[in-house]
Amino acid sequence: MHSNRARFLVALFAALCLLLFALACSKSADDEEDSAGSDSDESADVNLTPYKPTGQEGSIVGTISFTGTAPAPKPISMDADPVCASTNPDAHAEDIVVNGDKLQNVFVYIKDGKVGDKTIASLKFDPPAKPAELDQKGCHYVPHVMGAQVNQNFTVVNGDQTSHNVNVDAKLNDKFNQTQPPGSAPIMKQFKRAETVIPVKCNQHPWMRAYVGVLPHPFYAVTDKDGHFEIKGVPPGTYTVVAWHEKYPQGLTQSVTVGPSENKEQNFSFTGQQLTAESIEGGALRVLPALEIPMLDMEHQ
Ligand SMILES: [Cu+2]
Repeated sequence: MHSNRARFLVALFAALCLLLFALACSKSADDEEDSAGSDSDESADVNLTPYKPTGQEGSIVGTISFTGTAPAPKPISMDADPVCASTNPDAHAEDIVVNGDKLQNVFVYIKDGKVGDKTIASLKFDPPAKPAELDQKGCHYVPHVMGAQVNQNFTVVNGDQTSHNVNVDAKLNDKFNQTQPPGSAPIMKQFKRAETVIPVKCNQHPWMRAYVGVLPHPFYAVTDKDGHFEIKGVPPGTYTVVAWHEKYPQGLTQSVTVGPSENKEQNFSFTGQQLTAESIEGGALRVLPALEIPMLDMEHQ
């Protein structure tokens, strides 16, 4: 009986190992596919068709609501840096900012789609001449969430009388990690690849967080304090639109069709449950605890 059980557990363990191995293989194959896709996108850049506005562009507008009980904003103590504490004595975390039932700091963007017979990925949109600017004021980032276009200048400004350390933790773009003393020139960079969404940290002040969504086109917006967003200049077409929030990085997805000169309304709703879930890093993490059970049993045989 005992050895039968042991044999069963060995077989179960072997089967689970195979499953884990297969999952790992499929994951790395996905990764390779993704990076190969990005490489070919980059090398094919010259083959993109420049988009010429037709005068019939529309917009995607909407409001993002939050259903459920919003957590109270967490106070931040900046006592570790007296300059921060004196300039921002009533600081609060911005990880979930709800006003009424409207959610601020949601990054809404066109992920993919078609404009006539072309995919939006096959069209080229020149980056704006104006830089996308991230400021540091009162030892927090302003704005907390922002967008930038591929190859647009991205500047980081220090408006504080203390040193910050700008740590841009990109995965597909070059990372950078740079000290910025008070009064120093803005840091100026460009992101060469689309990447949603890049976290920004400050090594001096661990409470500081910002997020930058980088896209190959200008069709993105961030919700304001009323949960409102507006994506302008959208070519008529059918798109996958994603609403990303830092507490729910999978995002909410909707298909949206914009007709000629149409201002299309598309609303989203996050639930309190989604935004306050602890483990949100992806499905693989949820599989692992189940795999550990037979392994522990094996040790007890
Ligand atoms: Cu800082």
